Amino acid sequence: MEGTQARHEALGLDEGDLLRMYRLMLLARRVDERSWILNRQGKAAFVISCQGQEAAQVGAAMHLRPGYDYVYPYYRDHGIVLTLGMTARDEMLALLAREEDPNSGGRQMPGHFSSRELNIVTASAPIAVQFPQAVGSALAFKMRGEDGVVLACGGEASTSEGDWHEAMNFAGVHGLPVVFLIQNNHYAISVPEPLQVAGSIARRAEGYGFPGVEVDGNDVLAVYEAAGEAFARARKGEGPTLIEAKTYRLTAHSSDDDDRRYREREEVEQWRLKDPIPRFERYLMENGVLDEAARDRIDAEVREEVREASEYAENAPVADPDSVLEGVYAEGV
Ligand SMILES: Cc1ncc(C[n+]2csc(CCOP(=O)(O)OP(=O)(O)O)c2C)c(N)n1
Ligand SMILES: [Mg+2]
Repeated sequence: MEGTQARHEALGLDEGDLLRMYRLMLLARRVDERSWILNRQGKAAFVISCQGQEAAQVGAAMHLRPGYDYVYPYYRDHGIVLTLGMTARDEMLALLAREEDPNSGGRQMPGHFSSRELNIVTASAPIAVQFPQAVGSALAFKMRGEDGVVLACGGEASTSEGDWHEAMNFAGVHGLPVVFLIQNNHYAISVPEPLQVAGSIARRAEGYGFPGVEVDGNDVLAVYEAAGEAFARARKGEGPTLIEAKTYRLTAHSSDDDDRRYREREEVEQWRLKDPIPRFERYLMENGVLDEAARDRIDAEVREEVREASEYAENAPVADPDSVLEGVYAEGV
């Protein structure tokens, strides 16, 4: 234990909260691992991973009120949508493009999350287009006098796009209840951060008139703390915050990428030592929240949940080809 009060106690988190966070991070990881296996078996066409970024995602999403706040995730945000209430089964149905996929009925690529119920706004494939939309939702909350907040996510390379700067400026001008969570994993596919990002991302917020903070994105409690302050500010009408969570992508960019061509294995191994899941596990053990038996039980439960989900999705029907144009254009208007 560090000091007299453990870090989580100072943040108002009890053991139940901590175990929920741990379980969600583990669930995101196991769903992801299973997805790669299904891809290598030729069953899943495409995988885009969250591995390494689970702390940044779960730590931030713990503050959201599902179905009230609005969320504009990016394609790696499995940890965010699972925290909001999507299930391993939903993830697997989307991965295998089944009719029952709640995101899009199998029409979108995996990682293009969407849920009316959970206020997860459907994503388009071009990088950063979610940001101007996100500030629009934040403006709606403000105009209605509601205390909803919007979470808008992206990778570090998304901050090179005009859309991001326009959204940041608009959020600053109107003092909107939006939190920009940039997950800086140091690569944009094969392009390393020094060739993509000039200066500091977090400090760019100053130019738009609101706070920007840099946080260790592999430390779930640090992200929880930073996001808690950001969401509290937004709810009180004090405007936007930018959070730059420094993290690392442990897998290749996607199942169509071979990262051995542009980064050294030693670098990946160094970051594996900072893997957010074992790191949080160590914290929980040191603080008497988790022991080996509990860890093994949670892991077994999560593995079973993922196994059941993937079996269910494999056996679920694909969409009827005749329905391919449904949901593309508005009907009956
Ligand atoms: C406007 C646009 N340009 C390029 C792409 C191709 N693309 C898809 S993901 C990606 C990398 C984005 O990197 P980053 O924002 O750092 O997120 P990460 O994948 O590292 O999490 C690129 C270039 C795209 N989808 N849209
Ligand atoms: Mg990146």
